[in-house]
Amino acid sequence: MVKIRMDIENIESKKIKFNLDTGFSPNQCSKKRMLSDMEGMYNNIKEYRNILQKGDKIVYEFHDLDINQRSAELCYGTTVVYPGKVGDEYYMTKGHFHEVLDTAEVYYSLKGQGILLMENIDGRIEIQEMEPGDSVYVPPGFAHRSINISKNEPFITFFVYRADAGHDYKTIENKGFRKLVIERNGTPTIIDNPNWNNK
Ligand code: PAN
Ligand code: ZN
Repeated sequence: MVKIRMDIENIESKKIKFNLDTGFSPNQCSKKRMLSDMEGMYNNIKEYRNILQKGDKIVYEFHDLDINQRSAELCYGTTVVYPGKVGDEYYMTKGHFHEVLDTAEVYYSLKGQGILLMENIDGRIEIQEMEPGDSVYVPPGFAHRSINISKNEPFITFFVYRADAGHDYKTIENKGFRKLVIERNGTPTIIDNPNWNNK
C-alpha cells in the first residue's frame, strides 16, 4: 500500500504534441524500422533482397515513450507506415502478440489509408480497413499489424495499450500471419499466406 502511494505521488500529467499531418512529435524520438530489419517478413524473398541490394529504406517509425511498465499505466504514441511495396506486398509493421496475451489495444487513424490485420492463436482473423477518423479496438489475444495500402501517402495511427503488455515478436517472425495483404490488379487484396507456419 505504501509503495503504491509513492508511485502515485511521483506520477505527473504530461502533454505531448503529435502533429496531425506528419504524426511526429517535436520532443520525442521515434524508433525506425528499416527494410533490413524486416528479414523474413515479406513473402517474396527474392524481391526483398533485390530492393535491399539497391539500398536500405525506412518502412515505418513509431514512438516508444518512456512510460513505467506497470499495469496501472498506458503506453501510447503514433506509428507512421510509409507507402511502398515489396513485390506486390504492401509496406507494413512487423506485427506482434502482446506478451501479456490478455491485453487489448486501441488504434485511431490520423492520415492515409490502411488495414489493421489481426489474428489470434486459434486462427481467428479480424481485418479492419482504416481511414482518417476511424478507431479500431484490437481485442485481447490478437496479434496485430498495420499495413499501408495507399500509393503515395503515409498511413498514420495513434495507439494506446496497457503499459506492461510487452511485445512478443517471435511468434510472428517464426510463423507469419495467416493472411497477406497484396496489390492485385491495382486493388488491395487479402490472400492466404502460402508460407504460414512454414519457415
Ligand atoms: C504499436 C506497435 C507499432 C510498431 O505501438 O508497436 O505500431 O509495430 P511493431 O511493434 O509490430 O513493429 C503497438 O501495437 N504496440 O503494442
Ligand atoms: Zn500492440
